[in-house]
Amino acid sequence: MPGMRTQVGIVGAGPAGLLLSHLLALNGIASVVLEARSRAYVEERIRAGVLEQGTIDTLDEAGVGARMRREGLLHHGIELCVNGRGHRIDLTGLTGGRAVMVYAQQEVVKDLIAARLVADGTILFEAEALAVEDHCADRPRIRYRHAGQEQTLNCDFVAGCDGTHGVARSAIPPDALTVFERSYPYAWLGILSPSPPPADELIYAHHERGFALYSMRSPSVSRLYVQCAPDDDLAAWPDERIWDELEARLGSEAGRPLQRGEVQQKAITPMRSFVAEPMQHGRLFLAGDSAHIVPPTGAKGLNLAVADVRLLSRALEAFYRHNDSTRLERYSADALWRVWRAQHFSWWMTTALHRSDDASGFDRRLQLSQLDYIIRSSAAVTSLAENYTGLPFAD
Ligand code: RFL
Ligand code: PHB
Repeated sequence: MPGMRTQVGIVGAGPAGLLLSHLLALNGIASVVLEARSRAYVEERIRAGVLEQGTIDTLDEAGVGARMRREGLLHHGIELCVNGRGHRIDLTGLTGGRAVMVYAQQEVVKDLIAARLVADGTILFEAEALAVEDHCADRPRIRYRHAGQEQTLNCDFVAGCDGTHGVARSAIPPDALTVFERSYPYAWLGILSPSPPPADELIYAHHERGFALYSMRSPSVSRLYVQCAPDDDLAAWPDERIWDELEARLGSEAGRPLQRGEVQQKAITPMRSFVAEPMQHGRLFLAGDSAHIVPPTGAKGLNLAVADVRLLSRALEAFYRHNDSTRLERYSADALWRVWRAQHFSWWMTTALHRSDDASGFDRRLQLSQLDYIIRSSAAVTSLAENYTGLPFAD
């Protein structure tokens, strides 16, 4: 089967695959993106909402930040609310000027798709990759199904940007891959509501009844999450119960009325920590959720995907421009220190803020002591702010 040919074959049109394709194009490197779903599906998929400073800078530098700058909400702080007592964390003041942008992941995806299509880039939607083959030889290929037919994409390199359930990772022999993982005894029930925000900044709440998070998508659309059990049924969460729990957990001593609005997009998200090492094998490179998953409490998943492809695009640029493969060889090691920093931070935020039924009285006291330390210590709160806004890139 002759098939199509390109320099970098990219599996997945999530933030990782699309940004990689865009960054490569800026350096004159050709790629084809294969995406199993339709364009409408990936543009409407509700996920992350917080971009850290390095992600904002990367999108700006790549020329795809204009709408984010117009429509996104730049935040300089977050609130930590412990059993009704709120404490503002001055992210910008504590990090020498860093901030985060509240801008929905699907808007980033729309902006990247638009940029690729304007530049005549190739994204094949409804093209499901079936297998990555021969990536240990010089000429890897991706077998995929498009318009009812099996086809082949021949390339120099394959980027597996196909998320946690993709096929790319499974092309790596199990004895060449080490998997580290952990599950959590809780999940998030998330809703979107066209109701006015109770505050201008995000509120992360630890409460005896469980965790809750107030976030937003715009000044008139709230994104709210409450901790629930991983096996909870949505039927057990009528809208009134969600609002009651949000009010109880997010309410402050000073009083913080929540305006109840229509409940949209009700969904339960399980939580998991997962890393597959190394993130490369032969000419196959994994980036984003295909290599690692973090629980959402630290808001790191999308940001790690961006950091990975930033490294990978620079490594591919060094290869094509200077015939230098040292950065490609180092890709996994270069990516993993940030991955593990984000893993630790996400695990820490998750365990510090959620309620666990298994916790002993001693565990509960330790948990409250950690939160108290954040509130009382400038060293502790500075560390939180540094991790939340994201450590600067080394390049
Ligand atoms: P994606 O976005 O999952 O994209 C992978 C793409 O690959 C496609 N695909 C295939 N295509 C072709 N052939 C195959 N065989 C394929 N198999 C899969 C899929 O259809 C999909 O389009 O992975 P990527 O690009 O690595 O991006 C990762 C992020 O999506 C993810 O980490 C974040 O959404 C996580 N996350 C958050 N991250 C943050 O940085 N900040 C946040 O505030 C934040 N909040 C969240 C989150 C994730 C959440 N959920 C629903 C898991 C909040 C939630 C509720
Ligand atoms: C979101 O707005 O969806 C969001 C914000 C912060 C998080 C996770 C998700 O930690």
